Amino acid sequence: MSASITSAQATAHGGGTPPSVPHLDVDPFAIDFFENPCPAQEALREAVVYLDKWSVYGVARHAQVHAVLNDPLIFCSSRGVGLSDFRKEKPWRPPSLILEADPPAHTRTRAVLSKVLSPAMMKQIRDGFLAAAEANVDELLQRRHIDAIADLAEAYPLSVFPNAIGLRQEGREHLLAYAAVVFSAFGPPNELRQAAIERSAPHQAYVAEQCRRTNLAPGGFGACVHAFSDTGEITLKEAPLLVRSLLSAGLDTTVNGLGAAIYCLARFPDQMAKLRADPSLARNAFEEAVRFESPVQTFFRTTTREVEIDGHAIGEGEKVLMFLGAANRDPRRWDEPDRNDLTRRTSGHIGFGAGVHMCVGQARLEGEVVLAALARKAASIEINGPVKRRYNNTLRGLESLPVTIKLA
Ligand code: 4IA
Repeated sequence: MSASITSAQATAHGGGTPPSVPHLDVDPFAIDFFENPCPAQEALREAVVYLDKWSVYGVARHAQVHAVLNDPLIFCSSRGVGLSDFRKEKPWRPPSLILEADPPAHTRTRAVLSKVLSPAMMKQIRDGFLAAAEANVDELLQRRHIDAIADLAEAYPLSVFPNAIGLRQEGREHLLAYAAVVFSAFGPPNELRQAAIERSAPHQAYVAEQCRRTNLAPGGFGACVHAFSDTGEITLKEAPLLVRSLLSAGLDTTVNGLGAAIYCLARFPDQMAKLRADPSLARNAFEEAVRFESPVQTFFRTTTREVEIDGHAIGEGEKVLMFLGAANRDPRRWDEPDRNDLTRRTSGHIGFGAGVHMCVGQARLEGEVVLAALARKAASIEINGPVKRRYNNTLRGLESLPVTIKLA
């Protein structure tokens, strides 16, 4: 352990190894950061930093974030992927069996969810998802003046995802409210997190109840998870918690991914023109929107031992904040990173994470079918009113995006 440190620094982060890195006075969970993250993200990419406000390390270059994500035993998830260290604080809800687990425990639950969301399952639901996207877009083209968030980015996933899980109709309004709590709860104990958790009881009760086998329609993803408890791959107790992962991670992410994609098309008419000229770009347009906006902005890991990142020593038990959004715009990795270009090679973006925890669902089906429907049916999408941002400690997206959408 290095000794060249002031005692003030030693207490600030719990008395472990002193931060040998620059200290940065930035709060990535503050409203002004959410409003305009790019300048602060540029500063964050200059070096591995220590953020005094929350006593955490920050990594923001693509290569660094990628390295942390690919070393899951040293940068672990089982102590929580939010600021809270599960070894020191009681988690606000029982830990996720997949997100908040490390290999080898993670390997088993991950294998089950991969099978539940396999390409074969996706193929089965594809036609229904496609038809629903076309119907949603057709209806919006009739109305012309719409809110692209409520009427498309939210309405479309809500029209297909809960059915695909096998949820009953009643109570679905809890789903987005629950997810908003989950994603703000990864953040520090600021007003956003505390308020979200304070109001979470009814949403948690709804989710817990719907995760039970008897409440999930046969043939859906939920029932499919439970079926793996019959094979012995998971226990009876684990099955509902794995269904909870689908409900936590599967809706608000696609809402914000779609919101990002539509916001890009509305701001960059040249990209909308390219998409219309070649609707087969729909899938890459969605990927580029996920890179460009990074709906999931940040995640933490916890160090399980002393480790170096880029020559900087980090002690055991430290929280490391990964800036996925900053990495996805790192000029060391991307040409013209601040340009939305739906023909660029998007592979290697880490908007879905990387390594063993990389997103198992990926929203690509929902993203692709909505963008393909817009490509074929819409002539233009124009912003016609005030754009309002939605604030969440982890999710980046809009509250409202009023647009005029014209028929091709
Ligand atoms: C879970 C990272 C995000 C998409 C996510 C959120 C919750 C869970 C998994 C992933 O509850 O397992």
